[in-house]
Amino acid sequence: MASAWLPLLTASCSGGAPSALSPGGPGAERVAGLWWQLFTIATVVCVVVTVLVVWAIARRRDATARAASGRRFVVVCGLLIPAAILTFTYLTGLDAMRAFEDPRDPKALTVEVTGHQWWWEVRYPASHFTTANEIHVPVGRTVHVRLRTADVNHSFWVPQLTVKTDLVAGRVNDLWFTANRAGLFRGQCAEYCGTQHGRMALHIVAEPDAAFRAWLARQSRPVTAASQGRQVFEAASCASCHTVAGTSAQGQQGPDLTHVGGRRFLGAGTLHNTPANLAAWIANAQVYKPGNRMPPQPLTPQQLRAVTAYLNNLE
Ligand code: HEC
Ligand SMILES: [Cu+2]
Repeated sequence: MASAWLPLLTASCSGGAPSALSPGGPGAERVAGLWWQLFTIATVVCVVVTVLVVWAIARRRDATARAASGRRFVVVCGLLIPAAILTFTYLTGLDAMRAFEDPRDPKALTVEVTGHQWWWEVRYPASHFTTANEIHVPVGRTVHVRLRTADVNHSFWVPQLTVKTDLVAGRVNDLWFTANRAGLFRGQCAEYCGTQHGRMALHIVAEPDAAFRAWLARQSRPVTAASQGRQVFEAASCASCHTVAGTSAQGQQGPDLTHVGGRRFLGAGTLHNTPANLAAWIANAQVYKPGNRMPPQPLTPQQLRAVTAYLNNLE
């Protein structure tokens, strides 16, 4: 029995998992600390209660004989001690929330995230470009995320960096975090939002400042080169749903594809972004993410090859 559980336990604790217990920044460190504190208290309480129960069973006696001291025991151990423990955990929980308040950092990087069924639109307002599902941030700098939704409610959750924050229809919610080490941090929509809620992942790429600046510069560049694939993209239905900056494709229903070739995943974490997966996704995304808002595309094999090569090169 124990041996069957062990791989499960160790798998969820390994470094690769997006666990709140392997934090990538000061806010998440505070949450991890709170988790361990609550875990320790709960363990101690559980052990003490178990010992008392076993002890009571072992030396059962006449109930009326010790009624007076029994009452004091109930007041102290059943009321006062639990009240003290609950008050203490409540106050430390409130204190942990302060780690996510507005740090009023004038150098904060602002990123606007809009939830869609079932992907994340990501805008860098200061650099005037839009991308999707992958948010690059510089290590050590405050990131201010402004959260909106284009349709139903979603929730933004990157366990190693942030607490859950909802994207609520008709309002903007704000969230601040800092990554204190480079890495790829997986996030997930944490509010049920329809059939493909489970495949609404995102990734935060925390990188050193120089690498981040290079990425910003690349993303801000529009697409200029002409190619056969570009012609297919602009002439086929793609352009009615997708934008590629610098071309006539200015659709708003799907993710911005200006630099899709440089992203790690397709379909909000559904597939690794390889040329084969890209072609398969374009031909029929419904196979990989049933019910998503991109219909199967009736392209000839040549058109599919051309448009795949085109998008793959948009890095
Ligand atoms: C009716 C609108 C629509 C049309 C037409 C359409 N797409 Fe999409 N596309 C979407 C939506 C919506 C998504 C996001 C799906 C998701 O992840 O849930 C998407 C996702 C994608 C992605 C993955 C992007 C990413 O970063 O995850 C690629 C690549 C793509 N489309 C390429 C194409 C190409 C090429 C065409 C034309 C042959 C096309 N699309 C036609 C709506 C459309
Ligand atoms: Cu969602």
